[in-house]
Amino acid sequence: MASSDLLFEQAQRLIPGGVNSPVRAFRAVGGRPFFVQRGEGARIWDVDGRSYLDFLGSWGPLILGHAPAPVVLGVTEAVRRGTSYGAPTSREVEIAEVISRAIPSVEMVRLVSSGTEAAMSAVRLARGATGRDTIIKFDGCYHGHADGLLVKAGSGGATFSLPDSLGVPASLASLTLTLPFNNLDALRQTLKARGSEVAAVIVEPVAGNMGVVPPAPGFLQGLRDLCTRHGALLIFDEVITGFRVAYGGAQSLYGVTPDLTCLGKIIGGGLPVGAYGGRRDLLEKVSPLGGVYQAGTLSGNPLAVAAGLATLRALAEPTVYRRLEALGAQLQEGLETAARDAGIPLTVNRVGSMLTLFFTEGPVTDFASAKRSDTGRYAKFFHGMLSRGVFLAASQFEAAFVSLAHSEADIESAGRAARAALQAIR
Ligand code: KE4
Repeated sequence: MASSDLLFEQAQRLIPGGVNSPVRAFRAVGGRPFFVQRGEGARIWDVDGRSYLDFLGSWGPLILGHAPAPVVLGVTEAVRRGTSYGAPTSREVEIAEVISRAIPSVEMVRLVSSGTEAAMSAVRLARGATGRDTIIKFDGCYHGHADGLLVKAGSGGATFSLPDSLGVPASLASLTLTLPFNNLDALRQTLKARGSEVAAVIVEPVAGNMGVVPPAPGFLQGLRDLCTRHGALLIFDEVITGFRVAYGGAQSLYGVTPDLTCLGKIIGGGLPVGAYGGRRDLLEKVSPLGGVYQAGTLSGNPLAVAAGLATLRALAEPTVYRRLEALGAQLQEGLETAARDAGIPLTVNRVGSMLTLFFTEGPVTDFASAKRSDTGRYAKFFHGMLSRGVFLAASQFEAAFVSLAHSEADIESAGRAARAALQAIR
């Protein structure tokens, strides 16, 4: 039995589904996950010695690729001085400065240990700052697994949301409204009827969790204007897009300023870091300054901050995002050409180095249109690519990522694998 299979057997006896995060179990694409031996640059190796070009990048953090030298050096140096202190360090000030300079709307920032904590805390802060309880999110957007955000659209428009997980009380879910992404009218109507109770609107400014869905022209500015008009706060969940689509995140790319921003993934360089930040008058309401409580034993962990700082420093180089854009465009072009030649309907949505190929005619502009994709065909394509040495996201409704460690030749090779995999599933 291959050692991945053996490990998976063992893992399933001790860990739910054999994985420490559900999407890793390959349930959406079938088959069994491989177990990783190591990663280096654009490649990842499994315990059976097979290697893959990695376009998952750990779901977003690895914009420099695996084990980049500056991160290895930074973490190695830090770990020799200890792993955690439960007391402030200069590096936390440094990374706060880097984030605030890169994203000017983040006048103050609090580090946490995951994107879930960042979004959960930003929502609590919005409620504490406005004295209102209702939150608005968008169908298909994911903001981590805090109870109030694990909800799905209720029946018919802007009625209360329903729990999207066992264990989420209906009473909590009912404090969240779920609207269609890229639909300003739905938001306008909802705020007109109930704006006075809405604490915040939270959005992935470029959606990544229904697959990549860019904001329609004017959508983000519309959110900004409507939130301002109704006294609701605008929260950009930039856990994926922060330092991904631009050094200043989606808010700099689209020129729209939120009141609060959630960050994660890239700012930890692959180690556990999340953050929430924004207007100074709001962050000054966070404990110990104000009455909104939030805390964390490992928040600002020195190893994680060392990895994050090394990553953000490497991204400050001005040519970085032009290169990521060029590599992303090359991959998109290769996929679209291969699909056209195979006569397979495919829509590729891309912003910079994050993209999704949807097996549908398209356009894919929200969750409803994303769900028209042929997920069975995606599953076949995923395995066709895996067997040809290319690792994509194990779900149609996730993003693929290109890193600075990918070369043009790697992208070319992924294009050839896609051509063969698509021909095989015509
Ligand atoms: P974490 O708690 O997983 O660090 O972050 C939650 C989160 C918040 N906001 C956005 C926009 C996110 O995409 C995420 C997490 N993303 C998923 C997949 N897209 C992480 C992968 C997983 O759940 O294993």
